[in-house]
Amino acid sequence: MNISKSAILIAAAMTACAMLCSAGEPKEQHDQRMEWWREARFGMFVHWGLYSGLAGTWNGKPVGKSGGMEWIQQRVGADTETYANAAIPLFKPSPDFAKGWAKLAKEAGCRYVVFTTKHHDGFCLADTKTSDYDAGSVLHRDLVKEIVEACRAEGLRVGFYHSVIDWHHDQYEYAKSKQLPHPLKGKPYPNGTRDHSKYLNYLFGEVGELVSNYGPVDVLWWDYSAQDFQGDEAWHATDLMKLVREKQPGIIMNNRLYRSAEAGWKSMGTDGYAATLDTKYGDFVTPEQHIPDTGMPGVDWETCMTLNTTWGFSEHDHAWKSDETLIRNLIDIASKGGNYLLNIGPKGDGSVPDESIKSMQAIGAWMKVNGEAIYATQASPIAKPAWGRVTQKQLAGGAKRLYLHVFNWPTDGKLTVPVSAKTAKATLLANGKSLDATAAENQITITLPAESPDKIATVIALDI
Ligand code: JFZ
Repeated sequence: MNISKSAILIAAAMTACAMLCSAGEPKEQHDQRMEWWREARFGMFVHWGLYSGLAGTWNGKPVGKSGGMEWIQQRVGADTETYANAAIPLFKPSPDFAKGWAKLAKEAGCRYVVFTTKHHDGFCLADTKTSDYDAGSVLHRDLVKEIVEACRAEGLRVGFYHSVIDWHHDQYEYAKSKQLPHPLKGKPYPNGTRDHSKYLNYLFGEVGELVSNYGPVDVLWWDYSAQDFQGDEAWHATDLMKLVREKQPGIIMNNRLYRSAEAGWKSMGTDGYAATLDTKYGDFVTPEQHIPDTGMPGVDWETCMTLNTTWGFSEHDHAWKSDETLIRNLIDIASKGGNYLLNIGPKGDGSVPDESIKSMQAIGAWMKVNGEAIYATQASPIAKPAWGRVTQKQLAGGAKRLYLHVFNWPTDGKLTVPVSAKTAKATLLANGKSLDATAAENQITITLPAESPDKIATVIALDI
């Protein structure tokens, strides 16, 4: 065979590979998969497991007043037996706890719920054949099933948080990472040697059940990797994601099976930086406890955040965010094109702390009036104005609707919007009352009522 002919054959083989065996997915297919998620804008995160009953207390003493109490086993350095003996008697889910969560999410205006099927402590909320450290063995219940059914009944999308870090499994080789947490870190393996591939068999088995036994799963929210232990080495990530995708072709996954520059990570911090994200690493990035300063055009992102400072329930954490902060965060995130995944940490019986119920309901009340300015909107076309934030929607016929979320009501009654348009029609979203709007060069001026109707955020719809 001459050289040019073999070159053509290689090129043809490469093209075939690009179509058949590359992880690269056609853009239209990806967009279609992401559509509901991009429109949803607001989800409820739930951290709940054995740690919830301990409530941040160990041997009668508070472990801390702030920070993640779902890490309590690691914080006190307990092995699984000691931890489980203390925690299991305090983990007593009421019969209808899941219905309460789903109703709350719905009332808050959330479109999806992501909950911990297994956190770092390794306790599975499912009734799984792969482990005895699960709700099936301990409570004779399948809590994953109960939660999925309750969410579906409220018309909510459902996502599984799943920790690949596992403090319980006796083959999990925690010495392979200096950066990932483990209660026994620095100590020798209690069982002598470990074989990480046996842990991976378990992980694949458990995840395989999760994506097979509960009908459609909308999100898989992996957690998490370190620069020194990640991806294929740590979790056989390519194969793990493939297993999930085979069973759930429409599922959306985050990029936390990786912690590398190619996968969109800058450091051990949680701020993504990539201009684009290859879907083989995941579909979205997960800024944690912070909102990116500007959006991330070209990358789907979701800020996850606590209502106080812990993910798992703590009776010692009273640093609750105000309704104003929460509602403005949701608006700020939508104005930058992201999603807000806001966490509740139910107690050991599955009940939600009163403060969290009140916060979620306050967001819901605002969303009931102003949801149109959040759901299915796009990032603001203009930089953050001093008076608040902007979201936008494309209307039929080429018109555009801007939603002006006013945080700081102008004292002179004039709101200026730095956009140029030939015509401008302004209304108060809450009651449809029209406001006087004058379009000048590069600027629209809207005359406002003297008092702001909503001190947290009043929305004005501006059609241009
Ligand atoms: C992780 C968990 O450890 C935590 O308990 C909670 O579930 C949260 C949503 O996710 O938290 C992390 C993960 C990674 C980093 C920081 C917190 N990190 O690498 O900076």
